[in-house]
Amino acid sequence: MSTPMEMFVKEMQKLFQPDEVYVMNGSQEEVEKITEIAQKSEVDGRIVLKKLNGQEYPNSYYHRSNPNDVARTEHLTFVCTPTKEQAGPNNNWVDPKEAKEKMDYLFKGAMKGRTMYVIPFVMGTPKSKYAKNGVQVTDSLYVALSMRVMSRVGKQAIERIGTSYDFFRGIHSIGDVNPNRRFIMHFPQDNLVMSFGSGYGGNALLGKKCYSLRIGSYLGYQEGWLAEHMIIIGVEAPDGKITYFLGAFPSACGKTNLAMLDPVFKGYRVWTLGDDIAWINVGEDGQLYAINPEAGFFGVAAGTGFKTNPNMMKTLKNSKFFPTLFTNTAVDNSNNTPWWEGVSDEVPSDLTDWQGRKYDKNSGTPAAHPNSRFTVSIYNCPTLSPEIDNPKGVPISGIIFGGRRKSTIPLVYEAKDWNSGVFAASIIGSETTAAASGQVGTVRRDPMAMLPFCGYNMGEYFNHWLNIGERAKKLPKIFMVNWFRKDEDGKFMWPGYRENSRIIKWMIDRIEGKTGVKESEIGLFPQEGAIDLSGLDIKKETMDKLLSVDKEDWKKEVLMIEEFYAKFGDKIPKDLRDYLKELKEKIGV
Ligand code: SAT
Ligand code: MN
Repeated sequence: MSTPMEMFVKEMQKLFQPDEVYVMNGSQEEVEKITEIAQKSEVDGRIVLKKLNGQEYPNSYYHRSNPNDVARTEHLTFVCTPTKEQAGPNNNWVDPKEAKEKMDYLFKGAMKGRTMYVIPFVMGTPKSKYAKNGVQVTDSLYVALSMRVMSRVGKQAIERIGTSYDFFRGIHSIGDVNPNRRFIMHFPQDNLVMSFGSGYGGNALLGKKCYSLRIGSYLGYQEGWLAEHMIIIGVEAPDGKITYFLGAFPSACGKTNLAMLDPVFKGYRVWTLGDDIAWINVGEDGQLYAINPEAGFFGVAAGTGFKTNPNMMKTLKNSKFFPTLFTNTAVDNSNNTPWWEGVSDEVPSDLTDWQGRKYDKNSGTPAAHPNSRFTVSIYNCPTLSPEIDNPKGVPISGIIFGGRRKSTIPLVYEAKDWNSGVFAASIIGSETTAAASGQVGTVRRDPMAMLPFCGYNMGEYFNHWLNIGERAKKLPKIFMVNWFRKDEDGKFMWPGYRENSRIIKWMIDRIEGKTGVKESEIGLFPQEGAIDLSGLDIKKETMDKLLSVDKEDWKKEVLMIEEFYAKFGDKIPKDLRDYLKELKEKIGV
């Protein structure tokens, strides 16, 4: 008798017709074998992996993708629920039957001449009751290796799945990397994702955004928990007390930097638990507990350096658990190291750019793609929290929501309570970044930083957030931040990076009830002088501006919010519509 997993593999073999099938066991020998093969294999006209300088970057490999395949493609991503309304205006929708027919057509025979890798994986630490199992098939060595870093792959997953039918199915083929034949189709009701034509992280590592967020958010809605686009950190104070926070920011807005922040204050330190995704459950004591379903970082290389994120640099230079992959960075030919804008002030003289061309410093274009990425095990991180494999997760005291905004949104404010926090998070706008294909820098609504990742109608998702608030007995405080405010000359008003620890310290004071607040139209502001600015050269007028509500700006903002809410009609919970009405009155619209 075959197990359900074996039956799935057989079915896939019949569909894809690969020359060989290989089931991953997760061993170190296996990683070595696959990286060997990848260094000899060409896919889409490129060698899959090239070994990098092991002295500078141990156990690291370089991967260059097709220039048409460097970011998530939201316009080719679909949520195929039985009705369009279930997917909501926040998702592209196709009828599930039609979607499956289309994908079957593309998949048929697509692995002829290739090996099909079967990746049994666990999202979350395998001992946790919150962890979940999946099986992905793929014909991409790069995807197989990336999944090995980003999740717990192999035996432990096979054992957990056992004879159960209850596992996520991820069906992936890189196909011919043709954007006209590229689709990422989600079937929440079937616990299934089909993806064709892309090898890029968020499109192809199906355990990540596809399962842990889009399908995960739907499962959470059904089962009473939350799957969120959030970092998880523990902030240790000089007295040894650790306060756990979640932080939601859109892609490429500094989540990874915040996840391994090096605070400016003596005696404070940040413990890293996750840089992208959190699964949040109401614990037996009524508090919210979070686990990180992932086991690695798939972070933006461009802009990462010893100045901006020393702990990430140390993680990359400490590849004990490997492989570490660098994708679409440039390569410094003088010493065979990956190079990207921000890793050093000087631009090396002999660079090959992310497209494999000799780099001309005067070209006015960057050598590394703005969405160049690294894939590295979380277990290499020097600030890794000892709680990382705690099956219960960590108890959350604060949730930070942010976006990237030149104007309007203050540096920080606090929501009065859970429901007004859900409202504040539901109205977030953010400028688009290079993490998704399309125009960069236009403001769009991105509630909870989940717009591209919520696998069902976002109106119902807001309601689910409100319900979680009703079920939990002890709720975290909710804070809104914007590190990206600019002045009239286009300069950042707040220094960001390490200095953000000043804001987090204030949040801890608030959680502990050590400092009061000032009421405003949008929420609660820090009291005068409550943010510790010692040693920082910032003018009082700048801080005043950063911590105020500009009514003229907010009048425009409120209209954008209204327009967004209107798309969802009465799916937006009445509570939130009431908050919006109240906000409009306060702003004077
Ligand atoms: O979607 S990815 O996981 O590839 C990166 C991101 O956009 O957050
Ligand atoms: Mn992300």
